[in-house]
Amino acid sequence: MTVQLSTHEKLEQVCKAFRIQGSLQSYEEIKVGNVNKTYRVNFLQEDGKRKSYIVQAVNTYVFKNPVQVMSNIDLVTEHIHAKAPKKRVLHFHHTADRKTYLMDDKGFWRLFNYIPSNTYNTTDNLDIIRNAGEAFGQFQMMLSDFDASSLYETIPNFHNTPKRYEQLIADAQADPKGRLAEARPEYDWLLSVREQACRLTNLHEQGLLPLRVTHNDTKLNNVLFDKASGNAICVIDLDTVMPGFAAHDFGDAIRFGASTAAEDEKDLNKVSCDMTLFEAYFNGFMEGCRGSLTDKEVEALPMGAKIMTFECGMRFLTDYLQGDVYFKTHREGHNLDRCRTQFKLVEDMEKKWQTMQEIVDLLRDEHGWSDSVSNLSNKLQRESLRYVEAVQLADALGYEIVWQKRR
Ligand code: GN1
Ligand code: MG
Repeated sequence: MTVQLSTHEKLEQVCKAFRIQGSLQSYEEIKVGNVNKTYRVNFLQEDGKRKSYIVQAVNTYVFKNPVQVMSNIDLVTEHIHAKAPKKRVLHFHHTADRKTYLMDDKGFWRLFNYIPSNTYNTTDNLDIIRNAGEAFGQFQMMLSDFDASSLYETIPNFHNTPKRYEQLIADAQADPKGRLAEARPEYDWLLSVREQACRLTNLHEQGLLPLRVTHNDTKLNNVLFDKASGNAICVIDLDTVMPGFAAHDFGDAIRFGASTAAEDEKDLNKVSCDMTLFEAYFNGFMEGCRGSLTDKEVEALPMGAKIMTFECGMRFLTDYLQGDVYFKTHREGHNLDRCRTQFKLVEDMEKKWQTMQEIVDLLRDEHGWSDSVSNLSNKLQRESLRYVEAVQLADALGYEIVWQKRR
């Protein structure tokens, strides 16, 4: 006979396996993510002090091989720690047999330190958005010398837009829940923009966009902020760290953070892409990347915003047609609402397309230069080398520029 444990008892059992000292006083579910289940557990230690931890039940429908997810997280965290020992990272606790997870018949569990901080779902605070951009830019920059082949592809074809189209079409044809009729306008529209939605994948196939190690879930609520200063402490949720494009990480952050409404807002009149937030995030991201992006990558950033919004909408639509098996839903038609919000956002981005590009064009040169050969040769070709860059270039070659009066 199996005994049905209450959530409190289950959490107690998990914490014990991770050798947490003291007694579990209370817990609360943190209802932020769309896939994993997250709890904050509050302990009273024997010395009378209180200490909190985060316990997560990883969604094994989404992450078919969660052990590989943990392996990726360990490698990436170690790499960042070796480069920047002072940078705070999530610290995963170990079980008695030195594993960072516990696998049992109830699922796949992990436990990490709780960092007192602020998180945001939406904000109009430009500093917060800028700091989020810097944190994700820095994350990518720190992984620019990371050996991507050591990472598992935890969700195959995660950003493979053409493959996602194939899946959507197959689901629409099967229509297992009889929901296509209701989602017909969204489905038809998505088919009509197929070429555009696959553009980043195509640029990569033509050799124009490099693969990097990217975070792949750069929502604003995946950054912890210091309560006093508003500076980013660290980025969290490394479950989907995998090879990807810089534009994916930039784009997903804009989709979520520069939107004036929540991801599942039903009132579409509230949904738009705020250009001031876009600019603030762009500045932070470029600062964090420290010139590590090629010209082509920078140019593709606005495209990333649009494509990630298409893609996310398509994923919500696919899940709606499949019967809400992937994303957590909290109401009838939740996934369809989310899909509509994304498509409204794309529509608004289209209206502001020129502004988005102008922001990138006007501000890109303010973010230093990259000494990468391709970037430099691009600049020489465009005849857009700035004086300060010429001085730096001369210096790197062992020369100095001397101003001498013409005789
Ligand atoms: C999921 O669960 P959460 O919020 O970390 C999803 C992301 C989506 C996001 C949309 C593994 O992220 O890819 O962009 O929802 N994560 C996975 O809110 O699919
Ligand atoms: Mg996530």
